[in-house]
Amino acid sequence: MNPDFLAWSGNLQARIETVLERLLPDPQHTPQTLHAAMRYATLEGGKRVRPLLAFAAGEVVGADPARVEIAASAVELIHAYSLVHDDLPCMDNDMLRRGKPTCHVEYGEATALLVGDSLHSLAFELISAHTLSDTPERQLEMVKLLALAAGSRGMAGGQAIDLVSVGQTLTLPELEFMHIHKTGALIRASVLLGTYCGSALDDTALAKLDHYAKCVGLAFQVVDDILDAEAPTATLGKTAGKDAENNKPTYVTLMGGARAKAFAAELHSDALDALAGFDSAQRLRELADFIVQRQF
Ligand code: GRG
Repeated sequence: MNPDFLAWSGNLQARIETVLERLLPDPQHTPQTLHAAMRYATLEGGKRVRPLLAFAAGEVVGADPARVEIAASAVELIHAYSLVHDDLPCMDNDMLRRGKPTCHVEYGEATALLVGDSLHSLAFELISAHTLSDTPERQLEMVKLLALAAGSRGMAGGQAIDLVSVGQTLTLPELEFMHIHKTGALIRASVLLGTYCGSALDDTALAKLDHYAKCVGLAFQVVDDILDAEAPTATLGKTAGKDAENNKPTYVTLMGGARAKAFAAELHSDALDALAGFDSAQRLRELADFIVQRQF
């Protein structure tokens, strides 16, 4: 990756860490264990891809970064909640996340369940309690967007399909439907929320950014399937080979590794095409590159 992008993303990762640190409840406050566990699940970990997408989309519309950092934090909290719940024994039953023991291993299942619930609520508190857009109507759109992306017609719905797909052979359209919801919905929301923090785009421009977001959201998952099959646990910071172990349909099982890589490249190219004509979309372009080239 180019050094300028690495500096930009490094600065924003540090900024998001500081903001989350400030916004998460103080672990000295009752209930201390729950607050400590919320911080454990959210801080010091992860690539922060969703916040970076929100900042990059914000740059396209000249958004105030002080607004974007709140929207970006809300998305990251939803993401952190989903990882905590996904790792529970009733779902993926995983022991390692972001290079450390999963939340339920460290704090117990009941606390991990409440961590997810509380991170979810905190996300909606943030996105409704701070002024993030130019009009209350646009801000209400943001709340609705995040709710749809997280719920049964978005991420949670995709997860439900994922759970019943274990041991099944899915068609490619069925696999795509699952992933567009499970992973893609929140990635799409990250981009759109970033744009809502700035000046309003016309429908055509918004549709182009939406298309970019859909392409990188699906590409992210295709690459995730490839990494799960090919990368070692130490690099991933989570248990590698879980998809095969759990008998889950993936792009690699359906297409084979080589075709899955070609599909990721195709989505990458579509994402870049969608940005043609945007002057300030360099960071979105670089993030598309990062999403398909990442090794973890
Ligand atoms: C429990 C409602 C509910 C949803 C869970 C996101 C998810 C749905 C499950 C996570 C399982 C998984 C491996 C999904 C594939 C893609 C994905 C979201 C990977 C993790 O995201 P990264 O790579 O993680 O952005 P970091 O740790 O970098 O933030």
